[in-house]
Amino acid sequence: MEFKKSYKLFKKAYELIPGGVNSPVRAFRAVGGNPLFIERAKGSKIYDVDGNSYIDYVLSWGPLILGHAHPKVVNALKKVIEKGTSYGAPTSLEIELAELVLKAYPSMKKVRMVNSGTEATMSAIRVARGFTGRDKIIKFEGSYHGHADGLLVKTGSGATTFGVPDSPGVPNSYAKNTITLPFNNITALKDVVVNEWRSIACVIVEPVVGNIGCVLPKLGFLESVRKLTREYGIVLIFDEVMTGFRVSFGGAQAYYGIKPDMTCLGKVIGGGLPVGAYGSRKEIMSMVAPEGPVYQAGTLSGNPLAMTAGIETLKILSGKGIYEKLERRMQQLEEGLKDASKMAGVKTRFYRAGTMFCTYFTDTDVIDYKTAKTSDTSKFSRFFSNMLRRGIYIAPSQFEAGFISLAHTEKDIEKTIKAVYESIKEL
Ligand code: KE4
Repeated sequence: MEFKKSYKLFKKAYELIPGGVNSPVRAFRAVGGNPLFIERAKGSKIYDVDGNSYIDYVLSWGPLILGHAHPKVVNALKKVIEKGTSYGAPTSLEIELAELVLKAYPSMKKVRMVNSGTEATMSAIRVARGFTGRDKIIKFEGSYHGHADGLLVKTGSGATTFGVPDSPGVPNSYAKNTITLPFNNITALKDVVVNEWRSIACVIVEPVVGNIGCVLPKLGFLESVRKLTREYGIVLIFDEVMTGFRVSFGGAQAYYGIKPDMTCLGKVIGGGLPVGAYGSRKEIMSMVAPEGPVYQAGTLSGNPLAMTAGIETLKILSGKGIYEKLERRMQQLEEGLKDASKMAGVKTRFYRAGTMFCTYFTDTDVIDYKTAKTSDTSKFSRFFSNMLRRGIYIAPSQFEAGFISLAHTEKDIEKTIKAVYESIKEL
């Protein structure tokens, strides 16, 4: 495989853009080598500028659950773009996407569209603070909720990958309002809540933690978080930016049967265009400007292109048998991945929720940030390169989740499983 053109572009990009990328985790820093520059994508495949093709398990970090360039999404965008790209004024498309989202997430009665998951979580926390009049927030170690200042404390995703879980530039005055606790540890949460509930506005949680790989909630953990927060008037925010429409059509809240106070969404609801959203019951959302006093705004929020891509994506996802098909494909991949590791004689742990998953190179059960960090990241790096050479594109970091799409075929999965066996054997 040749990477000459990617390398040439990367050198140029490096002169103009920090690290040559517009988001750190894309830089391949965790796995070595240089990032691929992508030319185009279709279905389950991406094609780099050197003409190499890959089966894609990153899917732009989750959004492309239909696969790349789905004809219905592309055609709808072609039509809507003829009418302009953004008006800075309301459109019926925003009503349509809001209706689709609220129907799938009945815990929300009103929803505000923004442009990213970061904006969604940052705004939801501001509303929770405005609603409760309290300042502190609780998050869990390794969870990544976007890069708002107060959330870059013991955070996951790229920050864990690059070992800066507490980013410089975040004033202590912000960080001191963020309490970080171990995921899946209800005792730790209870101790803090019982003693400090009067100053705690919200608990924000990734119900399945997708930013240290894929870490599942222990049986009863989410129920206990829900019970505790309700008891002490603390707003429970489910950050479903990644799990939304991914763990199930109704997200983790439907899958685990938990009703959060607020929900943040992103990724899938934009169908690959920039969309984030946050919502709640009317009592809380009435706090949001211009209805209420908590300010939040955005020039391109709800723009017609992003709404169109989101609407088309959710309409297809709400079709009959869609999640059954995704589940079948995911089961085929799960069985194959587990068999491949066993046959290759390498100890791994595999976890998944719906169609997000992760293989850790460890013999320890992964239940939180600490145990996720037992994974052998140098083994993962070699695995990553072995897979890339075999035309399989997985996340360039152990501390990210993998995803499949409706476009992944049985043949794709068979090719992937063969590549996994060979790649692990070669470690
Ligand atoms: P964005 O601001 O990147 O749209 O969303 C932030 C965010 C919020 N909440 C959760 C649970 C998330 O996973 C994310 C973003 N996920 C990362 C991947 N782990 C985005 C990839 C990147 O940072 O480039």
